[in-house]
Amino acid sequence: MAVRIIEKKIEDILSMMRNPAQVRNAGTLAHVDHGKTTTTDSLLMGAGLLSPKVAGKALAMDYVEIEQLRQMTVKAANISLYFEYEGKPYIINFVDTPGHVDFTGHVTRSLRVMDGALVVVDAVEGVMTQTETVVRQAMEEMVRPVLFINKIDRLIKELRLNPNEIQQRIIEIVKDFNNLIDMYADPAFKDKWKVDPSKGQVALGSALHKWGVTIPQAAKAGLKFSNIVDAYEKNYVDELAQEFPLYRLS
Ligand SMILES: Nc1nc2c(ncn2[C@@H]2O[C@H](COP(=O)(O)OP(=O)(O)OP(=O)(O)O)[C@@H](O)[C@H]2O)c(=O)[nH]1
Ligand SMILES: [Mg+2]
Repeated sequence: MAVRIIEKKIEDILSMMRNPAQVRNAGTLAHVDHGKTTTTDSLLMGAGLLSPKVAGKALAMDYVEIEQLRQMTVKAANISLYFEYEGKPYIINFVDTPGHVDFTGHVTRSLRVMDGALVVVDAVEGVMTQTETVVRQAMEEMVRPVLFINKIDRLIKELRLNPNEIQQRIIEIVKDFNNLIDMYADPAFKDKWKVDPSKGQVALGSALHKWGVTIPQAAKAGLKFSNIVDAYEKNYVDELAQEFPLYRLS
């Protein structure tokens, strides 16, 4: 999704909000702690609402005191963001949902208004029980998901995987995710809704370090897994975040 940010007058935004053709509702879904709120920080930064200095750590959508204290989302929070896509302006009403199993009611209610969902999966933990639950809920509410494989930095810094192993890990997660679609999607949508990395329906990155790419985007820019490993080993992750900001996937 290519996006460009422009400052807009409040009147323009309000008039767009009244035109359903210019409004989309979307949100995050994931197992607890896989990085939904951290990812949302990047979107807020992209929309000019959060400073790059604090994005990734502010967890701005966790605005209730208990959420900041516990470092956990307990209620779904919404924000309206202005984005341009293929030259057309849109308002995206974005919901950051909680991942903890105690709060699945919030997820169901949020899904009822979503046109599409961003499922976040921790690259180390992979597809977990709540990932399965949220994908099942999304399928029940007929919400089409795309996949963001987050915390790639952990594969490099904690698991010390080499570029080949990173690629294998990503293939495995995509396969597990598509198995869920296979299991829970309406038969009419099964094949259409499975994510295909070569079509830009899977992104990978690190919300904490504010970078993300899709496979076509990486191929176009000549970015390889070995470059990503290098960025961490040789300490130029900030450059990765500048060149491939998480809010500008394409
Ligand atoms: N290493 C690493 N840590 C990350 C990344 N993204 C998020 N985290 C950390 O993971 C923890 C959980 O992040 P959150 O964004 O609060 O996760 P969440 O999915 O919103 O959690 P809940 O809403 O409680 O389900 C925090 O400590 C983040 O700093 C990442 O890309 N890399
Ligand atoms: Mg959260």
